[in-house]
Amino acid sequence: MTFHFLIFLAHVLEAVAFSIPLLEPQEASASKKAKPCSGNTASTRQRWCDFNINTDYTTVVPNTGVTREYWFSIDQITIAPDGVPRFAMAVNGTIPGPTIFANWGDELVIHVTNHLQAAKNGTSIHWHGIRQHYTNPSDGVVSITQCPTAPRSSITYRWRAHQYGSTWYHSHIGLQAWEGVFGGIIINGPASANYNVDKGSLFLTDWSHQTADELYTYAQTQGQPTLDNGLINGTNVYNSTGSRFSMKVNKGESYRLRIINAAIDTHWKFMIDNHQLTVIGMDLVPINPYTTTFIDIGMGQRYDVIVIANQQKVAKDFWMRSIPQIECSKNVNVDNIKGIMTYNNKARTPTTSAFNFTDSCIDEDMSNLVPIVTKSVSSTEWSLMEDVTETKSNNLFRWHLNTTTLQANWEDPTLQQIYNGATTFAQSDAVIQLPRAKEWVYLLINTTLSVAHPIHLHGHDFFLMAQGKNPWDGSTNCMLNPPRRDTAILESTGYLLIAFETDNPGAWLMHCHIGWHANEGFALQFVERYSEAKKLIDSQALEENCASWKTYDRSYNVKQEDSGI
Ligand SMILES: *[C@@H]1O[C@H](CO)[C@@H](O)[C@H](O)[C@H]1NC(C)=O
Ligand SMILES: *[C@@H]1O[C@H](CO)[C@@H](O)[C@H](O)[C@H]1NC(C)=O
Ligand SMILES: *[C@@H]1O[C@H](CO)[C@@H](O)[C@H](O)[C@H]1NC(C)=O
Ligand SMILES: *[C@@H]1O[C@H](CO)[C@@H](O)[C@H](O)[C@H]1NC(C)=O
Ligand SMILES: *[C@@H]1O[C@H](CO)[C@@H](O)[C@H](O)[C@H]1NC(C)=O
Ligand SMILES: *[C@@H]1O[C@H](CO)[C@@H](O)[C@H](O)[C@H]1NC(C)=O
Ligand SMILES: *[C@@H]1O[C@H](CO)[C@@H](O)[C@H](O)[C@H]1NC(C)=O
Ligand SMILES: [Cu+2]
Repeated sequence: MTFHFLIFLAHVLEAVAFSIPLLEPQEASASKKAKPCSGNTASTRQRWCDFNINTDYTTVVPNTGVTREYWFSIDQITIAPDGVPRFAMAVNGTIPGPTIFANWGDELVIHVTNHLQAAKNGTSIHWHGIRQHYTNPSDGVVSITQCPTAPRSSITYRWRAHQYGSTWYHSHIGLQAWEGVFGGIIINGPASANYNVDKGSLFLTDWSHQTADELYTYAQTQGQPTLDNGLINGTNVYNSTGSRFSMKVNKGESYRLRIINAAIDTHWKFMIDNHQLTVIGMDLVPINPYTTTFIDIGMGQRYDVIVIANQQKVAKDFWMRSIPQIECSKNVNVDNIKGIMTYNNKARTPTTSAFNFTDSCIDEDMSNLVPIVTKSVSSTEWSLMEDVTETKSNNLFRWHLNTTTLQANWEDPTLQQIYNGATTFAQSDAVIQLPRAKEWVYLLINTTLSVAHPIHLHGHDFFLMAQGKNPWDGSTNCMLNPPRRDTAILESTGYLLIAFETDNPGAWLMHCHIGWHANEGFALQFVERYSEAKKLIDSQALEENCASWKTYDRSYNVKQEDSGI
C-alpha cells in the first residue's frame, strides 16, 4: 500500500517538473507544442534536450510531435552472405533489413507488405522489447495479437518510442525471423557514458546452408541441428568464400556498438582482441557503465557497448570474435565467426589473440547490471511457478511449461477471442489471466534438463530477482533496483525468478527465444487486465487482416505445423 502511494507521488512530482506525464495514453498524447530538440553531443551524452539519463522514461516521455513512417516489403531472395548461395526471406531484400531510426518520444507508423507468395507464407513483424504501452494490438505476434498477414496484403503498426536505446524487429510467425526477416531499431536518447561515434547495430546471427524451415524436421525429431556458420552484421567467410565484416576506427576515438543476438540457437561470447568493452545498456535499459573483456549475449538480448580505439601500438588490425558457446550451441565454424576492427583504411588479416574465457551459456553477472533509473519491486500478489520439460509425442519434440505446450491458432488470435467476449481460453492457448491493475507478478521458471533457454517477455521490462543452477536456496536480489530487461537466461538445470507489474493491458507472450523451442510450444501468454485490453482493439483492422488471411488460406490450403507463434 505504502508502495502504491509512493509511486503516485513520484508521478505528480514529475508532472510538475516536465508537464508531460505519461500515466495513461490519453495524457501521453495530450499535445503540448513540440520544441525542436538537438539531442546531445559527444561530450554531453547524458543529456537529451530538457531531459537526461536520470529521467524516469516509464512515466515521462518527450513530446516531439514527430511521426516517423516506414514502408517494409517482405521478400523472397537468394543470398550468399558467406559465399554460399541460399534461399532466404528478408525485409526489403537485405539481411539485416533496413534500420528504423527514431528519437525518444517519436510516434512510429510502419506499413508492412507481404511478398512471400511463392513460399505461401503469412507474415507479421514484432518490435522486440518495445513496451507497447497501451498499444498491445501493434505487438505483431500471430495467434496472439493478429492473424498472419497474407501474401499481397499489408498491415500497419503504430507505436510510440517510450524507451530509447537499441533493439530489433523480427517476424513472429514460424521460423521466418531466422530465414532473415529482421532488422535494427535505434531510438536516440541520452546515454550513460560519452562516445564520439555511433557505429549502429551489430547483428550476431547463426547461419546454415539449408533454410531454418528445412532444418526444422531434424530439430523436431533428433534435436538441436549443427549449424554451418555464423554472420557478423550479415557477412562472414566459409571455406575461403565470402567476406568478413570490417570496421574502421581512428586512434583515440570512442565508438558505440549496439550488439544484438539474432541467432536461432546460438549463445555467443563477443570480444574485440586487446580492447575493453564498456557496457552502457542492456536491452532497452541504460545502466551504470562497467568494463569487461567480453560479453555473454543470449538470443534476443542486446548490449550497448563503447570501445575506445587505444591499442594502435599493439597492432593495426584486430579480430572481432563472435564465439558460439558449445555448452549450448552447435556449429561447424566455431573458431571462424570473426570480423576485423582496423586502424588502417583497408583491413588486413589480424594476428591478434583472443582474451581467455570459459565456455558457458550464462548471463552477464547480475551485480554488474545496475539500471540508472532506479526502480523497486514490491512484494508479490501473484506467485507463479513453471517447470520446463520436454516430451516426444507422435515422435516429435514438444516443450512444456507446467505440462502445457502452447498450440495457438493463427486464425483465432487471443485479441479476436477477447473482442468476441471469450472469458475462458483453451488449455492449449496457455493463458494466465492477470485481471487487476498495478499488482506484482513473480514468476519462477526452473528445469532439471541440461538445456539453457533465453526467456523473453513481451510488453514489459521484468525485474531479475534470482538466477542460477538448481537448487535455488530461496534468496533473491534486493528489492531495490535489481537488473531490469526483457530477456534473461534460464541456465541449464537452473532457475530464473522474474517479477513485473501489471501496468500494461493486453495479451503478452512469454517464450523461449530459441527458434526451435518457440515453434515446439515453449511459450505462454498473459492476458493482462482483460477489460482494458479489449478497449484497445481496433476490431476493423483486426478483422480485415484475418479475413484476407482466411481467403488466402482457403485458396492455397496453408498448413500450420508449429505452435502458432
Ligand atoms: C522498402 O521498400 C519499399 C518498397 O519497395 C520502399 O517503398 C521503401 O522506401 C523501402 N524502405 C526502406 C526503409 O528502405
Ligand atoms: C514458409 O515457407 C517455407 C518454405 O516454403 C515453409 O517450409 C514454412 O513452413 C512456411 N512457414 C510458415 C510460417 O508458413
Ligand atoms: C550493420 O548493418 C546495419 C544495417 O545495414 C547498419 O546500419 C550498421 O551500421 C552496420 N553496423 C556496423 C557496425 O557497421
Ligand atoms: C570445404 O572445403 C573442403 C576442403 O577443400 C572440402 O572438402 C569441403 O567439401 C568444402 N565444404 C563445402 C561445404 O564446400
Ligand atoms: C590466457 O591464459 C594463459 C594461461 O593462463 C596465459 O598464458 C595467456 O597470457 C592468457 N591470455 C590472455 C590474452 O590473457
Ligand atoms: C504450475 O504447477 C505447479 C505445480 O503443480 C503449481 O504449483 C503452479 O501453480 C502451476 N503454475 C501455474 C502458473 O499454473
Ligand atoms: C523448482 O523450484 C521449486 C521451488 O524451489 C522446487 O520445489 C521444484 O522442485 C523445482 N523444480 C525443478 C524442476 O527444479
Ligand atoms: Cu528454449
